[in-house]
Amino acid sequence: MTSQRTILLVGESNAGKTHFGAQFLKRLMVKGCALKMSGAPTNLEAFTTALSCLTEGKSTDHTPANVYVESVWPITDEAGRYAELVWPDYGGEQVRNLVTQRRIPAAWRERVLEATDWVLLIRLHSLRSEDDLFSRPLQSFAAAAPQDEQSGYEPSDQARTVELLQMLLYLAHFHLDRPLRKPRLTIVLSCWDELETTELPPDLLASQLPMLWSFVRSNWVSPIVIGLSALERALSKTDPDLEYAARGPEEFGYVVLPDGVKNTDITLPIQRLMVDGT
Ligand SMILES: Nc1nc2c(ncn2[C@@H]2O[C@H](COP(=O)(O)OP(=O)(O)O)[C@@H](O)[C@H]2O)c(=O)[nH]1
Ligand SMILES: [Mg+2]
Repeated sequence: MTSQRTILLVGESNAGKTHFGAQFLKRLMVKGCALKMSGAPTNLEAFTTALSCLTEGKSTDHTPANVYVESVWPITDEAGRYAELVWPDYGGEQVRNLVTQRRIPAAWRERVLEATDWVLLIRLHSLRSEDDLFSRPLQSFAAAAPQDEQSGYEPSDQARTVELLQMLLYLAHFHLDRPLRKPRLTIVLSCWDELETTELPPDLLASQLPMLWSFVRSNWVSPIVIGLSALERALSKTDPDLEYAARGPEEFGYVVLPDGVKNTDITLPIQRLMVDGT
């Protein structure tokens, strides 16, 4: 059975998209996971560059802002289900611009319409958790807000993420009169190792970004929240991590499933999408 599962992988700059792709690809190559590559992938440059850095125990450079490439990976799972993963790599600034400029480039419009699954990468550690209405009582704003704050107003990172989802939903013409089954939404909390937490991924999202979580839960039937540490630890761009280089990048990285179970197979968030996909 062939199904084309086109994944819309959304994440702002520095969320970990490129390193996740590189580690994912490495897992497919060494066959240490639930998925197998079953044909010739295209457009691998961005990921192979990242992979050669990882092989030396280093992290790779930032993806330039204007880059957008789609890499297509034909894969099968253990039950023989076939899918084509369309794994995009792009400068995450494009995502931020969608929201701040309120304009959707044509190329993004197509991607949104074609996607069967949305995977949203959020790096909690780098989000500003500054106060907003959802963490402070309203009076404290009335008292504190200086007159000239209007012009410099910028939505919180949380509000911007909600706005992004709203824009994507609008663009794809989804009606929100009842919770969505498709496109399915997976929220991946990236760089999980930085968080040093023992909370379950959905609980952590609920406590750190309550407005986003409430938006997601009221608009999707069963959103999934998974923790991901694609690298397992921080790597420098210049000083190689010798253990990494010696053991190989495929020995590092893990996911934390919604029930808290840790698994070294970082392809699981994607593999889950194939199981009941249509
Ligand atoms: N600690 C830690 N750092 C990570 C992880 N994944 C990526 N990073 C770092 O986060 C930064 C951004 O990653 P990158 O994949 O380039 O993000 P992108 O802009 O979304 O493509 C890089 O400096 C990576 O080394 C991880 O799992 N753990
Ligand atoms: Mg990148």
